[in-house]
Amino acid sequence: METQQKKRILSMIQPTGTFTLGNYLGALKNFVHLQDDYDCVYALADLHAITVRQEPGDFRKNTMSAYALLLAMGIDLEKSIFFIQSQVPEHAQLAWVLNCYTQFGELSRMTQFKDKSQKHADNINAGLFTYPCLMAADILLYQADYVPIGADQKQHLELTRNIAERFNGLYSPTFTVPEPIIPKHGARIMSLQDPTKKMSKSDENVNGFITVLDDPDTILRKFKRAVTDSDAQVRFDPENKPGVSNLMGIYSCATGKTMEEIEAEFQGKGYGDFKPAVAEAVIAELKPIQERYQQIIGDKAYLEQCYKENAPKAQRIARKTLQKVMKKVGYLPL
Ligand code: ATP
Ligand code: LTN
Repeated sequence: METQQKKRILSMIQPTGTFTLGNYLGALKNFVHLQDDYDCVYALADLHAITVRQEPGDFRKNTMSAYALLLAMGIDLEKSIFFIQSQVPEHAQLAWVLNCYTQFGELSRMTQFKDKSQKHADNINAGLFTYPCLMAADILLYQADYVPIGADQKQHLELTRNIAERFNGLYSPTFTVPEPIIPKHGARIMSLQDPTKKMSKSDENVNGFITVLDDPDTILRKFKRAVTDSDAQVRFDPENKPGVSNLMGIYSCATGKTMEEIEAEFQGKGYGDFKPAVAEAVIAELKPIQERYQQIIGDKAYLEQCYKENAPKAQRIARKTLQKVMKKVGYLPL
């Protein structure tokens, strides 16, 4: 039988602290599902992480822990490549080139830059500003067809597409122009304390977010305290009932049920039944991940072996693209 080449997926996540339920439902859960049908390349975006100051000891620990956590979630090294960005220097090299094909005005429109410069007003560094060029390099190096991301990254992906098309137009077809994969529910999980803000691990109010390593009691407590409204009806209406709709989105992701099925299930029941049900569904979903994580995180030698083996696999693909780019731009070959 003729084998058709699988389409390529690329995605990354910053190893800054423990991942939230938002990261998991918006992006990471998809990483795992896509492995059967696509040629997947995943990485920890540790070069991106220093756009915000990191304490070296914590940073090292968080990177190791994030690597273990993604394996625990089901990234399978028999099927996919999973590496650490700083261990493949081509990312920084292509990012420099792409910096010179991206306009100041384009970067100025990025809402993540505006948000993060407000949040970290004492450290609005150049890296934070040019970060989307590094993200474009991450994607374009691997000639990715699709990029699974949460809704907040859509603007960066559009910029990546523009950069790719511009470069292809100036020279000749060099980069695959990628498309996003954004889940229907889960693309934008909101804070449990303020459903108008996205759930974020850097929220000062720890009740606003669930981390994938939270224990069952903590998860139950946080859901019970989640902000809802006073009409006590489980009905999907993001505009008028943002808190309940957010919880319904989470419940739908964890159980696979549709909004109609959820409304029917809780018809005539109040939030007193609904909130613990959401918590239980999340606890059940996270339990096997937490158990596997505890097994893997203790085995540093195994983790080290995994990332050391995966960096050269990624580099082989990245190098090819970078060499093409250098040649087209007019650099003399070594
Ligand atoms: P921070 O909140 O500290 O800025 P982050 O949680 O957004 O960081 P990232 O590494 O920037 O972490 O995001 C990793 C992936 O998770 C991205 O694909 C992003 O779109 C997705 N994601 C982040 N937060 C959410 C959320 N609340 N809902 C859905 N997806 C999310
Ligand atoms: N910018 C993303 C993380 C990220 C990424 C990527 C996602 C870095 N490089 C490449 C997809 C593809 C973030 O902050 N969420």
